Amino acid sequence: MSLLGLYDRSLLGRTATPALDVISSSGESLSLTFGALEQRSNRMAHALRARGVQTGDRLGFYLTNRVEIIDLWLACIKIGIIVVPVNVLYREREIAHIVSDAAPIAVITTTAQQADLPIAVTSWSLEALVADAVQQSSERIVVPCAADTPAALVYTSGTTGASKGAVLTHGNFAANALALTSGWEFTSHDRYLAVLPLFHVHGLGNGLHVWLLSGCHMRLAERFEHERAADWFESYRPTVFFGVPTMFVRLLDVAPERAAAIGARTRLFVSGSAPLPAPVMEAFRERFGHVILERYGMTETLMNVSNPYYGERRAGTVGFPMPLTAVRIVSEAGVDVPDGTSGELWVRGPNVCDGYWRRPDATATAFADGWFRTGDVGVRAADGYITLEGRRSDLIISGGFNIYPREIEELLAEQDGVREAAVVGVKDAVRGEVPVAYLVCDETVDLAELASQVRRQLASFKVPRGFVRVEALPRTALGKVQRHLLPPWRST
Ligand code: MLC
Ligand code: AMP
Repeated sequence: MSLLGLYDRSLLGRTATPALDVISSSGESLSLTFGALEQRSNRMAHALRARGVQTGDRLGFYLTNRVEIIDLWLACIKIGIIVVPVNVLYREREIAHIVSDAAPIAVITTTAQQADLPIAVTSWSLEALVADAVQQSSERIVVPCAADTPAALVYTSGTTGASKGAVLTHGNFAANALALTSGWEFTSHDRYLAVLPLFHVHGLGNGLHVWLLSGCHMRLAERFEHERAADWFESYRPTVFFGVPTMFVRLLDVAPERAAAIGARTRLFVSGSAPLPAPVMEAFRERFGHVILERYGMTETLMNVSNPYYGERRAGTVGFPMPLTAVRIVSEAGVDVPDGTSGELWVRGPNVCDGYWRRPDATATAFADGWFRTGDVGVRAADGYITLEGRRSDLIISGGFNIYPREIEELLAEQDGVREAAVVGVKDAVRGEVPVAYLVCDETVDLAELASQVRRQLASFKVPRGFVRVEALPRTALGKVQRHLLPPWRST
């Protein structure tokens, strides 16, 4: 098994075919064929080798979407380097944890962003690396990789607050790519508008891979910009779009006539990474004439469950297990529950990661008899449709980005005058949920200053939208915070 073998259908098989347009936020654009991508990634692989990167080394990417991520990803797959994508919204504290855990040989970022990295991190300027690459040979170099060779460490938080690297192998990405390409009927005639960040598995594992496997055309945007999205749909005329629910909420602002015309040219809209509210799905159907296909995945497992391409896409559900994935719904005791009864979803299949990087303890806890315990709670209807009902952990998902309350609580508790902190997710019409902090603190604490302090140290989406003073945190007899008893918060 070789992931490159799947890509080669496009990279070597369709060299003259237009493959990719890239548009940056500043409006620059670039068009490339699959043959050009093959050559650019060969040059990049030689450039990485010349810098001493060896097969099995880790290499960090701290980059917004741009063509060089694709060159780098392909180069790493070709020579067996393990990619460590880092969310570009992360700040020093969050990056330092990932870097100390994954121990990458270097983190690649733009010259301008090098200052955002912790001083102790070895960073390589992307511009300098690209300048090296253009001097290199375009001849292919390949180190054979097996299905169990790690391709990427993608960091995702556990309930402990500290994020762990899910070891995703060549086989995991290949299985996911094959399941989605066939399940959602991707062909070389498709046009995929890519707006999801390539540092998370939704953009990386799904988008990039269905494109390379099907050999369709992709337009890569630096990021989703809701003011420009309708223009992109009109100028590019995609047949397929993948997004998080927040993007679909934003698209509801497109004027009805424009939306209907966009919908008429598109064959598939897929939503995932967070729950898609049924009213959003209905409003989208009215405006764009499409029933969004909702599916469910995780960093550790890539995609698990999907509504069908043909047949009913049922609002509020995530559909059926992907063809290569087995799903069990089990009780606290690990026993299968009958249809109609809630339980934790356990999954198994070639899409499921090998475990967490250098964390045998966390890996052992996450798996039971070969099944990955997702921590998501759901129920299966008699006709097989699975509905997710919640999570066993306190995870907050905002705009499709994950937030672990514990990480913010720990930072708040470190601040002068703060005695205790609890962070909860509050419903938000656009982002799904937003974090709000409850504090037991001295009167001298300036909440605005506290907010700026948090903003300097954590990714913007983790900064609580509200800071509420309370006398005490409601706790159980065992000392656990009873989040549901905290006073309601309303944005002003
Ligand atoms: C948002 N920002 C980004 C960004 N997304 N910056 C760089 N790259 C991105 N991709 C920043 C903005 O600069 C701004 O920062 C803030 O976030 C909010 O921006 P906005 O324009 O107001 O955004 P909004 O319209 O609310 O939309 C946000 C969003 C974003 C939907 C574009 O949340 C997003 O890209 N979400 C995707 C998350 C994702 O890919 N998740 C998949 C996880 S994998 P500031 O500083 O001004 O506040 C997974 C498994 C699975 O869960 O099942 O898929
Ligand atoms: P991540 O750790 O970023 O991979 O996030 C994975 C989590 O996102 C899952 O465990 C779910 O809780 C959530 N998730 C993904 N897709 C959906 C969906 N369609 N509906 C509800 N939750 C989802």
